[in-house]
Amino acid sequence: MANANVAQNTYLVALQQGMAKDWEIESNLAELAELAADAGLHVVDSFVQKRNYPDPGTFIGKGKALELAEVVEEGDLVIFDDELSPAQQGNLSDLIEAPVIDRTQLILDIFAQRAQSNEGKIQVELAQLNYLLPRLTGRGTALSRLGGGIGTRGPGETKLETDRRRIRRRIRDLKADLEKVRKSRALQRRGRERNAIPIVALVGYTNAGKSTLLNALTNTDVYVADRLFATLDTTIRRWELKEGRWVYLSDTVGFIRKLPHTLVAAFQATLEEVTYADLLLHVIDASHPHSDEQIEAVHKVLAEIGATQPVISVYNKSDLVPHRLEVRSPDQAVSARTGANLARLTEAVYNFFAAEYTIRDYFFPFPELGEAHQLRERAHVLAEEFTARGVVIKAEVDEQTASIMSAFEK
Ligand SMILES: Nc1nc2c(ncn2[C@@H]2O[C@H](COP(=O)(O)OP(=O)(O)OP(=O)(O)O)[C@@H](O)[C@H]2O)c(=O)[nH]1
Ligand SMILES: [Mg+2]
Repeated sequence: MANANVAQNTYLVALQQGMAKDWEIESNLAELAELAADAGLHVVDSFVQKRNYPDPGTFIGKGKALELAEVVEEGDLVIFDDELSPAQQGNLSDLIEAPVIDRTQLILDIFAQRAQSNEGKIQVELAQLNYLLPRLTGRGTALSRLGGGIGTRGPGETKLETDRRRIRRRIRDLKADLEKVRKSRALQRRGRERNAIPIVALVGYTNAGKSTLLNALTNTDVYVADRLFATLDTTIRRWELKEGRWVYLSDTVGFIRKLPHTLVAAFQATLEEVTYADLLLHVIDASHPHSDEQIEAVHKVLAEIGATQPVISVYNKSDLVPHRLEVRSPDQAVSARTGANLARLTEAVYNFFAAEYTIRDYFFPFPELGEAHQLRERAHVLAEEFTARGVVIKAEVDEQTASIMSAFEK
């Protein structure tokens, strides 16, 4: 990998405001530590300050910042769990005399490391530039201080130093590129709509097991890893619910608490796939100690992107917590790894769409056998019988197929 840095010593900082509970802060920090480790950093220690509201100049109190300055050495990195204003970021790095970044920038950086596809790269760069733009104004020092390593990946140093006008132009170009991506996606989508095959989208917190589930259900082999944000792109596969009855199943980028707005905005082309699905499968890591907060975070992002479709909750990794799930989960408890209960999940999805199907009887005279073939492609055939004059087929069809085939109905 390009990132051959020696793991940089890193300190994490969180502000415990108002009603925030201890465990909440702890779980946020644990997740931040995981993100940092995923980015190749070495977390040394973390600091929490209780305050009713953030200091407008330094986010944490100035005294606490000076305390940090005592501990942090040159070349170390400090990461705040909340988004800092450009001024706060500048003041803090001046006070602490080390680069200071926030959760948003760390997540952007991880996305930059992971982005593989052209579309992913465009979206990440767009998010990074939108994040950087306000931070370039007036406060050049805060950025030049960052030096190499984390927080400077992506647009690259030379680009950071160029004026805002060039960045704005780049943003415009990237948006134009993305518009092309969206248009071609819309075209593909229209193709799928013409076939009237329903689309089911996997959504969920990062690392919940969405890609593993896609692989298990559709017998494919997309990338799976025990790391945050293993998937950044949308993959779509055919999933056979029952003989002759297909849906499309799509896998996409996972969500996280405090998902940066710049990312949500930039990843619109990718996330849009979710909003066009007919049904969402919300994959939950049932073994995670904070699965409830993760569920909440997913609901928030779904609301933010305007996804309002019906949802089936899928409690995954049941192999790790078999007993807890029996008690807690009235929904689907499955294991993408062992395959437990996947048949039941498949049936639930089938039943969801079954209401749209009707059973009809058709007759195709021999000269029209081509049409019979088309019906077999589009529908679940229940019975088929050849007669002296042609073929009789009983099939379960969706509305569109019913209307296309109406001429052959008995
Ligand atoms: N024990 C167990 N582990 C699982 C199960 N499903 C997935 N995993 C593991 O959980 C980790 C994350 O799985 P992924 O499928 O990459 O998760 P994802 O939701 O696609 O994650 P992102 O793409 O990062 O959002 C991997 O190490 C998987 O092997 C399961 O049912 N049981
Ligand atoms: Mg994935």
